[in-house]
Amino acid sequence: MPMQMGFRWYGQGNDKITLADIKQIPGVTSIVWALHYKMPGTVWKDERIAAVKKQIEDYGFNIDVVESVNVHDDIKIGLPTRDMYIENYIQTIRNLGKNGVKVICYNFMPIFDWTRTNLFHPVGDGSTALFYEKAMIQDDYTAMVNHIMDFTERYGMTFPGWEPDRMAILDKLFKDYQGVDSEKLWANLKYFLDALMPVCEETGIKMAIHMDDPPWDIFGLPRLMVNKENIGRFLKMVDHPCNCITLCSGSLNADQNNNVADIARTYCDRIAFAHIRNIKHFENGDFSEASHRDCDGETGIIEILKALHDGGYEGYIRPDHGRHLWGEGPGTVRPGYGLYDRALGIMYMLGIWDLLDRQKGIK
Ligand code: CS2
Ligand code: MN
Repeated sequence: MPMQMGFRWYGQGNDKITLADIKQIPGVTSIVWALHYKMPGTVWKDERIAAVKKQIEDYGFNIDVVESVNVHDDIKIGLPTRDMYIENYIQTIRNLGKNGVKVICYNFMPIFDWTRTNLFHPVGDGSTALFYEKAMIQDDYTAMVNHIMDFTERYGMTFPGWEPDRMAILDKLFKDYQGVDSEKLWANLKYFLDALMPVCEETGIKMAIHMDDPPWDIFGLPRLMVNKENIGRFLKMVDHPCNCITLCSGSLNADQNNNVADIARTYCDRIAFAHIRNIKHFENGDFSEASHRDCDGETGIIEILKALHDGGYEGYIRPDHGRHLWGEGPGTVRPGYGLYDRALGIMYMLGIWDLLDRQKGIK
């Protein structure tokens, strides 16, 4: 199987971008999808999955990759109720497997998913992008949460991992996570995956953990998927071909000590899915998301693709976030998920990939 190019789509009525729009981007085979209205811990029903499958397949795309089947906090905290939520997760895997899904992208970050301080920061060429201002992410999470939740409320959207019901009980969640240090979190992750591997084997589904974004502890909460060493520990801890990673170049390279190409080369056979995104760093520790073009950031997009190609990569790739271009802005676009820059990113990546194929005599 050759590498397959994907595009994240938030679903009918939940995304202004249509499948017909995506169809016009060359080379896309896979819609990266989810039932975004599902709260973590609930079962995704067969009929609901089948309905989305039909919409997507009608356009000639496959539904091989699902992102995000979010993990309930009780599993991450290790509460007794986790077994019930794990059972639900297993049922969801069975239902997804029945419909032909091959990869599930999830994360194991306590409380918060990706963390940014500005959703529409000027890049300098008239476009805007997601931005991380280091000074704003210190002891108090209120300012950051308010910025993001005000935005989602104003424009009537929700972000995966930022469910309003969970954000409303943040103080309680922080209390529940007290005592969950990084070793406890590792143990809870192992418990979760050990329970899932038999059903993964049965359905052929690969669990592909997303990298933590940014890759360091925030607000006193531990983060695990942060560097090469920890990825190695993760893959060894549950040493099963269905226990894989989602290599997210932008998440990892938020820490400039991470050489993403080297990580891709080392673990290529356990990468089921890759998010490719470029990061521009500033001296004070702030960073901005950038175009996919290698020289527009420091992430090393060409070397990462080359590492995957050399490793005979047969998984899925999608452009991760893009900048907002040509009239895309608050109210018209999901932050990071506009149409244009992600389409440009795909063309850039496929240009590199096609050339690498040709150099190896692959048609
Ligand atoms: C995504 C993540 O938008 C993004 O940054 O890469 O939100 C990703 O979907 C989740 O972490 C996966 O569970
Ligand atoms: Mn990502």
